[in-house]
This record gives sequence, structure tokens and C-alpha cells, in this order.
Amino acid sequence: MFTHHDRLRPSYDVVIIGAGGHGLAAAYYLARDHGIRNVAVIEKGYLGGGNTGRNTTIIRSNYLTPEGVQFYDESVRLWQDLAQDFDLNLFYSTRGHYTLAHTDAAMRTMRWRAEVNKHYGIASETVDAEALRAAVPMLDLSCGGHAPVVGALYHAPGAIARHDAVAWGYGRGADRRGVEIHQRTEVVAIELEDRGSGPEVTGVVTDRGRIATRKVLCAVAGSTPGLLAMVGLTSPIYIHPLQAMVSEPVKPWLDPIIVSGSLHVYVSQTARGELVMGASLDPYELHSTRSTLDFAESLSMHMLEMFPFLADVKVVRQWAGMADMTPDFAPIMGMTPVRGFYLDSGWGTWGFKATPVCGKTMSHTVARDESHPLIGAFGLDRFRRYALTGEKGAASVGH
Ligand code: FAD
Ligand code: PYC
Repeated sequence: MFTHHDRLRPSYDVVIIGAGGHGLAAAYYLARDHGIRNVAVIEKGYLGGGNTGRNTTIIRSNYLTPEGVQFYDESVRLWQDLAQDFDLNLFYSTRGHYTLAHTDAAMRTMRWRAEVNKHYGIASETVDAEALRAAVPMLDLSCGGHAPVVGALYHAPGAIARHDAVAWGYGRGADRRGVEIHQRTEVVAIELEDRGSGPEVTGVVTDRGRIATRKVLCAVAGSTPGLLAMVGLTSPIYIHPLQAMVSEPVKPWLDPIIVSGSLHVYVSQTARGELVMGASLDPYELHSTRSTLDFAESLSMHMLEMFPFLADVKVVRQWAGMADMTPDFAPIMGMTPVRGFYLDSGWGTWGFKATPVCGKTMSHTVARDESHPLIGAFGLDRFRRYALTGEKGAASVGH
């Protein structure tokens, strides 16, 4: 699907670090919408091998802050045309998304989210336990007697998609427009100069040679702290493993996506019949993609509280990604104090759904050297100004 390039060019107009969905989407829109094609995407592993190929693919816009809701809503809108743009089946499947509430306090947060969502024209509403019983008859509403469900937030646009295909689609689209994708190439340093108005980017050093460039977009998710250190910047990002697992294929029985923050479980069923399941972050900071038995056991236990009939279904795979978490559960995007160094990070456990809108807004920001209006609330400087964008209440599970 992609051209292999034996050599790096001596210079590019833009170097993008990271061939995950975000880096590839930015490359695609830089070439397609801004006519900037002398672009290299540098990837230390393989295309889509980071969090893009490890996530559980939930797409939704039922966020909590006005800035977040509008941003993710634009992404959901962009997802609708993507398969057609790429001429590639992304298995985008609108399922509806239930976030269960097990207490009155949780129900209040659901109402709050529903009201903010409705204000921006997004289809979210609260439903009671009876409506949930009718929609998901296989769900044991008593949850094993531990945490009876009192209601839920229902978000009709909630969807899933095939994550690898998203990376391939953006990668192939960028490649066809002249962007070079260099896999197995690691950025080891970023060169800066100060010509009197502060530091600015002049080049990138890789393990396959040096590249001259004035613009670098950093889209490396779990490796962000190391890349920031290369340009002398810091951020409040901290890295925790996020694990997931998948069952053997079973007959279709679960159409919507189900999330329970209190039980730390979320689940959807793919077109192939597998149950894709996840839970909260591992509770320690760790730069590793190791999976644990403890995770598989505790997630299985909570799955069985909700769906006891699954007791004989086998888990066939588990894995982990490195989630780049921020204190307010919102991303860090835009320009930085280093001229020519742009950041698309802080995507933690929630960045897959934002892939299209990140590509759109970051390509605009890099091409025009001005922050796209949709990402105004996500700048790095918000932590210095104590102007946080609190999205924790809209995180999928109790991270
Ligand atoms: P990545 O896909 O991680 O790409 C970054 C790339 O940078 C990697 O390929 C890496 O190899 C490369 N790189 C790093 N350092 C260097 C270097 N020095 N030189 C060159 N290349 C480098 N989000 C949702 O919206 N919905 C979900 O359901 C969801 N579920 C998730 C479940 C799990 C288990 C995990 C781990 C995450 C989940 N997420 C979810 C979050 C989502 O996966 C990420 O936010 C998103 O994929 C980030 O994409 P990215 O392109 O920024 O990063
Ligand atoms: O952001 O919806 C989400 C999500 C689900 C699982 C991990 N993240």
C-alpha cells in the first residue's frame, strides 16, 4: 500500500514524528488541503503499531465541556466520509453507546452531559433502567447484586471502526500525494537554533541520518515526554499502561457499546463476533506495553457481573498501549514556545475517535502557523495559566 523509500531526502518542508493515526492524518490533510507534499513521516516501529493499532476503537462525541463536545462532534462528522475518501472499507459501524449509571450521583453527571450535548445539537439522552432492559436484554441489571444499574446516558452516534484500516487509509492517501513514510526510523534528536527571538527548529536527527527542516509535528502519544525533552520543553503528561483484551468470535448478540465506569468495564462486539473489552488504566506510571494476568482476571470478573452467560467464552488475546495522560483529560495540541515545533499529544485513552479532526486542525496549524480555532482550549500554556479543560467526567471508564 505504500512506497518504500531507500533514502531520506536531505530536507523536507515538514517532518512528522510518529506514523500513528494522528501523524498520518496530519500528513494526508497537509498534502490534500494545503498543497504541502514535501513531507516525511518518521516512524521508529511500523505504521499504526502504537496506540492506533492497540485501541478499542470507540468513537463518540458525548463529552462534557463545550470545547470538547464541539471538537469531537466535528470528528464524528469527518468519520462519515472517510471510507469514501480513502476508497477503503473502515468497517465504521454506528452502534449507539450506553454509559451505565449505578448511583444517583452518576445519573446526575449523565444528565449534565446530556444537557451540554443537546445544547450543541448532539444526540444524547438519559434513559431509565427499564429502557435499558428493553435495549440490552442480555444485561443483568443487578450486576451480580453488587451495583444495580439505575439508568444510563444513551448516545446514538456512538460507533466503532477498524483501527488498522484507518492508519492504512491515511497512510496510502498521503503516500499517493507525495508524502514519504519512513518506517523503522527513529528520531533521536531535534536541532534548534536561537537567532535572537528564542529557539527555533532547524533539523531532525534520525538513526538513518540528519534532515534539515523548519517544521516538526510531534505525534508520538506514549513517547511524548522523551520527545519534549529533546526540545527543552516539559508538560504534565504522565504515562500509564492501558490494557485491553478480545474474546473468541461468538454469534452476534451485542449491538450497542456498553460502558460502566463503576465496574471499570467497557465492551463492544465486532463484525467478526469478537468481544472487545477494556478497563481502567493500570494504577502506576510505567513506560511499557506489558499485559498482566491481574487485568484479565479482574476485567473478566466484572464482565461476568454484567453478562453472566459469557462464563464459557474464551479470551484469545490481550495487549497494552502507553496512554499519554493529562491532568484534565483533554489533549495538548498546537504551537509551542519553540518556533516550528508543533504538538499533538495528551491523547491518553481517548484519541482514536479524534484522529480525523486532529489531522484537520494540526495540518491547518502547521501550514498557516496559527492555531486552528477548534483547538484553542487545548494549548500547552493552559497549565501555566491554570485554565484547564476538565473532561474527566466524560472519560469512558473510571481512569
Ligand atoms: P500512536 O498510534 O501511538 O502513534 C505514535 C507513533 O509514534 C508510534 O507508532 C511510535 O512508534 C512512534 N514514535 C514514538 N517515538 C518515536 C521516535 N522517537 N521516532 C519515531 N517514531 C516514534 N481512544 C478512543 O478514542 N477510543 C477508544 O476506544 C480507545 N481505546 C483505547 C484502548 C487502549 C488499550 C489504548 C492503549 C488506547 C485507547 N484509546 C482509545 C486511545 C487511542 O488509542 C490513542 O489516543 C490514539 O491512538 C493515539 O494516536 P497517535 O497517532 O497519537 O499515537
Ligand atoms: O474514549 O470512549 C473512549 C474510550 C473507550 C475506551 C477507551 N477509551
